[in-house]
Amino acid sequence: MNNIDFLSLNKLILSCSNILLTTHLNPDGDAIGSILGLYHFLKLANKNSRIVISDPVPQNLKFLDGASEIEIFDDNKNYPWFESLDLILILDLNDVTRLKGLEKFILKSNAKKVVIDHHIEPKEFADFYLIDTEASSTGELIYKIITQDKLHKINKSIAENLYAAILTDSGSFRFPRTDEEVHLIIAELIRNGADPVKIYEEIYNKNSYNKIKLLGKGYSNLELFFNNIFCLMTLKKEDFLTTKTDSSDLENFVESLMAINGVKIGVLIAEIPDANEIKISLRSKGNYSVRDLAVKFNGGGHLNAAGARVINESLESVKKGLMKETQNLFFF
Ligand SMILES: [Mn+2]
Repeated sequence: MNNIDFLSLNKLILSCSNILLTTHLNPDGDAIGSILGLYHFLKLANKNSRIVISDPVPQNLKFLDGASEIEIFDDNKNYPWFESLDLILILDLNDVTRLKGLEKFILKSNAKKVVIDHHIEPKEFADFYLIDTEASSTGELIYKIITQDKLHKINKSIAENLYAAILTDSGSFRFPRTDEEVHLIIAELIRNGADPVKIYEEIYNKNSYNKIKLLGKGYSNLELFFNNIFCLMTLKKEDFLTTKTDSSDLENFVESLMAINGVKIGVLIAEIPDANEIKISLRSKGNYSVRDLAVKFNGGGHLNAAGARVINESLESVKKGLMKETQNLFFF
């Protein structure tokens, strides 16, 4: 694996002209914020750059400056300009399958491919890797790439986007990797125009009434297992139907389980409407590796935050499997 440092990557970026930015399926705040932060830097540097991703921008991130310029990949469309790319920057993912439909286009492109990420166990597919698994977020890495270069200063658009990236991926500055350096970066972003009150309000306080009703259904179904360390929230198709919600409304549900006294592992299993799919979302505290649990269901993620999707299986059988794997991994 070919590693690249912040300064070399900054130089590589400034030496290229046609740049594609992309990130993972179901993009989160770090994916969108870091990609837009970098995009505004490329604009400052007069680069010809475009953002193409595989899934839509979540509603609560659409306020971010540049979000409306993000293109959603469409398999039926032609992308002739892909041919002229000289650099592809792949953010917040290290496994090419997380690019979904974009995967084959990116793999066959002659452009240099660089992965910028903070997840563990990267898979080899790119030319260069800038990976720091100790970083709070990809947004933090983008900040360090941009600030290598004294010519292009962080402007308000960059600051706001990187602030959103770090805010969301650090769980509002409370996850373990929120260190002194993260706060120093945040201070710089605020100094350069990021508005903490506005950004928090836009991202977290715009829940729909229906979403909160769905959360209520989830709360009324909560169960505790394994000496009350493990909390399970279950949502059925009918819960979505009666509240007129969909899987995009599940954002932050599983996180809320971690606020329960004594709970070390929080799990959400949801029967996705209009799909034969069960979504599993996992969170934990300390050394309970929910990533190991997600892998048992062909998913992945971090030590304390992971997920998986199971196709063509009933909610009951997924729940049973989950209990068995949890028992084997943590409570044997
Ligand atoms: Mn991230």
